[in-house]
Amino acid sequence: MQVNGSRIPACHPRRRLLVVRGVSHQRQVLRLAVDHGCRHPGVSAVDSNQEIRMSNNPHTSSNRGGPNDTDVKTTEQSKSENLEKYRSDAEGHDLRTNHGTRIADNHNSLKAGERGPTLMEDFVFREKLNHFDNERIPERIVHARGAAAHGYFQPYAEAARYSKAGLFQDPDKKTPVFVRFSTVQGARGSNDTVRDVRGFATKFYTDEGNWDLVGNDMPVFFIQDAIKFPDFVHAVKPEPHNEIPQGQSAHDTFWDFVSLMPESAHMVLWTMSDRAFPRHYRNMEGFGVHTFRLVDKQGKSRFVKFHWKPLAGTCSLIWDEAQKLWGRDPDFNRRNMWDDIENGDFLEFEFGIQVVEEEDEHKFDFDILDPTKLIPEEQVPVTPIGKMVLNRNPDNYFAETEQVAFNPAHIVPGIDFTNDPLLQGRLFSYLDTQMLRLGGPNFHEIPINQPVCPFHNNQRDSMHRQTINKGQASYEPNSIDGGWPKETPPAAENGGFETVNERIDANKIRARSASFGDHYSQATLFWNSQTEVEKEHIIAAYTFELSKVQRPWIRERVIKEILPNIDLELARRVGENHGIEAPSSKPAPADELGRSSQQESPALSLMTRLPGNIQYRKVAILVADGVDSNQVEAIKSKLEAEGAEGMVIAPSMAPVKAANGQTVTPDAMLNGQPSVTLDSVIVAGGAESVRTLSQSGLGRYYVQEAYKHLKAISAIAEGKELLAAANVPTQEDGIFLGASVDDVFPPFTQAMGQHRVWSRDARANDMPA
Ligand code: HDE
Repeated sequence: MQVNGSRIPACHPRRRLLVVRGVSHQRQVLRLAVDHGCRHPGVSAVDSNQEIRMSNNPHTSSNRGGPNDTDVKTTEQSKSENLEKYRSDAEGHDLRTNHGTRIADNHNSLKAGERGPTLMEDFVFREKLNHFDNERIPERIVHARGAAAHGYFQPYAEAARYSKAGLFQDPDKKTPVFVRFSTVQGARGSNDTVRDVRGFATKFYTDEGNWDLVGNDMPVFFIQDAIKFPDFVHAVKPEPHNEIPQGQSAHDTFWDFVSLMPESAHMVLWTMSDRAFPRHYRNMEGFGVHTFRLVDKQGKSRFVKFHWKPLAGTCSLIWDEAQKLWGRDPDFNRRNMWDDIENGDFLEFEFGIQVVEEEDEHKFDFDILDPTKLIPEEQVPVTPIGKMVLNRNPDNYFAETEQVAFNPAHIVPGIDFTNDPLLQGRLFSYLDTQMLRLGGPNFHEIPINQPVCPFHNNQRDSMHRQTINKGQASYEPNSIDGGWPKETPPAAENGGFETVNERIDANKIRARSASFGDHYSQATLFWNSQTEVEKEHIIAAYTFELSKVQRPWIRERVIKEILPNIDLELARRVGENHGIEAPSSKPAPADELGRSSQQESPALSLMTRLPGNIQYRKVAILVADGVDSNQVEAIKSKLEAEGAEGMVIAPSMAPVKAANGQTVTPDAMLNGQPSVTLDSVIVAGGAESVRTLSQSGLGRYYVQEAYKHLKAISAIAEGKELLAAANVPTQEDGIFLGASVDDVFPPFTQAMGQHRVWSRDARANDMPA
């Protein structure tokens, strides 16, 4: 045995220490692992002779402070424990340079005289500025703006039937996860509530390595082949000559591209729906988009689509509200998630799969490998196989949320890819992008990216390498370092990753399968499945977006060539709003598959999954001096009893003097927490209070805007005078007046459970707010 180049005699104390360490890991099974913890085919137990060799193994977990391979038992806390050794708390520490020297003066640079030039010698100043100057890394080319949370995944008993993956086997086992939600188009500093797709990327830190499910909140995508991704992203991003607009698709290049690429029609329709600005990340569905495979213990593979179903129901903002939030609270989604987690109101999603047996692959009137198609839930129901809870905020945005590196290629045994050409391209792209973004191939050593199981392989060196690999052999097979880490069959039985043995016998060809040819049937299916209100919002969205397109021929192409293929009424209405006549009959289908047999899919409407209750809803309680504080207390406690939160909103942050002499402490003020940031409004009684609010432009605007955004509004006792002063029609649906809190509460909460007062939609724009 050699350590640092010198041969150590068997009796040497250092050697004994190494042997003892080896014995303590007696039954340890070392496996050759790829960076993200999946094992290569082949694993075997260590024979007794190997204990000594193992003790000298440079890659054992004892060197890394992590668990060894046989001890791997992920718990909910595993990732947090793994991160603990990297956490740093300033408390109790002197200010020092990065190299440990104590700093005596952090206010003045070293100068030649009090009024003289700064000296080159000032290493404290230079180090501080130098580090600061290099603080930024390239932001993600897409999905730059994001927010993330830690949590856990717990499978239901059913899960193990479909996949041998460790995280699905034991219903009592909690696998840690880190989930990053994002917008796609905007820069890292853009707005949360823009019209866009939301990324829904989950890193499962399993015993067998990291599995990244890098999905979106919409089940289909704009393009079918990854080779079109740079074109699509260039078209949707801010335009290259002036970098305008930020966070929006309402511009020429986007509509030029999508109107020339009919395969995008289905996904564009989704982005024109209210799904494009979720109320809260907890109210968003998530989708793996591509068809994947799950492989069971017998090695049987099945096709699956992955789904996240929010347990709090689905609901979205509406466009006017979303736009106003850009200015009022650009961090709306991330703030709500952060605050809720801090308050113990965790985000919960059920994990589900749609399963298609291999022999049924061709039984659909679309190709399940085509990522512009979904499998209607009415044809293949979603089977729930687990639940995810997001319950902990990151400690540091940059270290965790910014540096996390997702990659659809990170999978574990029991999960596999399909030949979806978009997925295949992604398997290349994500690793490639991390090289630039995170500065080289060692990004897997960044704490948030490390698997919780040990990983050993012969990859070496490069930028910022953290691991101190011991030993001489960085190759396999070797006979120098005991042959470790090594590959030993049989693979699958011992947790090695094996690709599904799919037979491929084909010509090399650059072509699109004819089975991908129908670009409109599912767009029509989506359109048909929307309620009237949802359809109106989609018409308004196309109208708005195209109004921002400068070139008339692009608008015409959308209205005359794309929309009629989806629905004639949609084309007619959008055309009317642009003074463009849409065709009166549908162009003949250009596809080979013909039209879909299914005409409607209720699961595609947001309305079928409304929350139904008021849990997590935030309600403004409008007050001013002279308010009836008993009402305020009663409202708050009633809301709390149903899991909602009442926020006292006053003209200023000064304590409010109630009519009975008590003091009411405001949570926020009228222009600090405008109605767009909350779900509904209650005007508390008290003559003087209501008079003050009625005389205030902000007070009147508050209820007008809530009315316009279809929110339930209650006014107690004199409260109704504010509605009258603001010209809010009190006979309308969803406006509840009463003498007491008890009078208004039952209908008010029922209306809130429907998220909005939908019947008011047609008249909402009468309100000038
Ligand atoms: Fe991505 N995508 N993508 N994407 N994607 C990235 O990877 C890419 C696609 C998705 O929170 C990038 O690390 C290609 C579909 C999410 O960090 C990049 C193609 C879906 C995130 C990339 C797609 C996604 C990304 C940019 C077409 C839904 C954010 C930074 C073949 C299933 C993950 C990065 C996070 C991020 C490439 C299409 C989801 C450039 C080439 C389809 C949620 O590598």
